[in-house]
Amino acid sequence: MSTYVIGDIHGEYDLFLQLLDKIKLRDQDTLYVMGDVLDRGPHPLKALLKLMEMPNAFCMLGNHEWMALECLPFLMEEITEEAAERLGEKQIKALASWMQNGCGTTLEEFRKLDRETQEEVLDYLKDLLLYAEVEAGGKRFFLVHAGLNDYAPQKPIEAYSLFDLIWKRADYSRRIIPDKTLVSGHTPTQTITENPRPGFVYRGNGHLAVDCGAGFTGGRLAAVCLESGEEFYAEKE
Ligand SMILES: [Mn+2]
Repeated sequence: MSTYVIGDIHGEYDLFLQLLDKIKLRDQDTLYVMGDVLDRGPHPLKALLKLMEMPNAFCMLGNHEWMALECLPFLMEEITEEAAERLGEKQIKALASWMQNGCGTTLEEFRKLDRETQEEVLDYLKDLLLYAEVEAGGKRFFLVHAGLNDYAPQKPIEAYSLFDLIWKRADYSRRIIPDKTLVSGHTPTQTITENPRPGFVYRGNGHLAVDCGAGFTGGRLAAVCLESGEEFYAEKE
């Protein structure tokens, strides 16, 4: 029984399949996806639909899924006169922000789905995990898309803001949780100054950062086995 974490897929469906092939995921294994399955790369919905049919895969909420959840419901409405009037400033801002963050491929694939599948996708997105606490190989891990910089031992998880959990970059220069490794995506390891191996998994100061920039030029998709620490990579040829 093994536990794997996998970094931000960002529409790179082919890399995702390649990586699944490499880790040889078995039914009794568990896979945690660190969020940001959507946007940027060519096939975000294909990747999401694949995850939806994997009973042993659990996905964190990333800021890109959050943006999709803010926009898809009103984009699905028929543009009647009333709907257009209801399209308020808040929604226009949300859409502008999502567009800046590469929603094009997500929208393109989403609108080709039948209504029932669209609803299933929305339900799945609404149920994504904000965080996960995992024990593997005698070690304890806390998984969250972005970070938990304001961690305090007595603070209940509900007291952290959504911004903290899915937007604010983790502080990789220090240990955040004394007795757990903080597993994060969101910040490409190419940009972590402490990382001696930019573009590969970063471990240090109690962190395990697994977003290796799939969807960006020169990036790759990474997975780590939490029990053994073994790293797996998929990249474009
Ligand atoms: Mn992110």
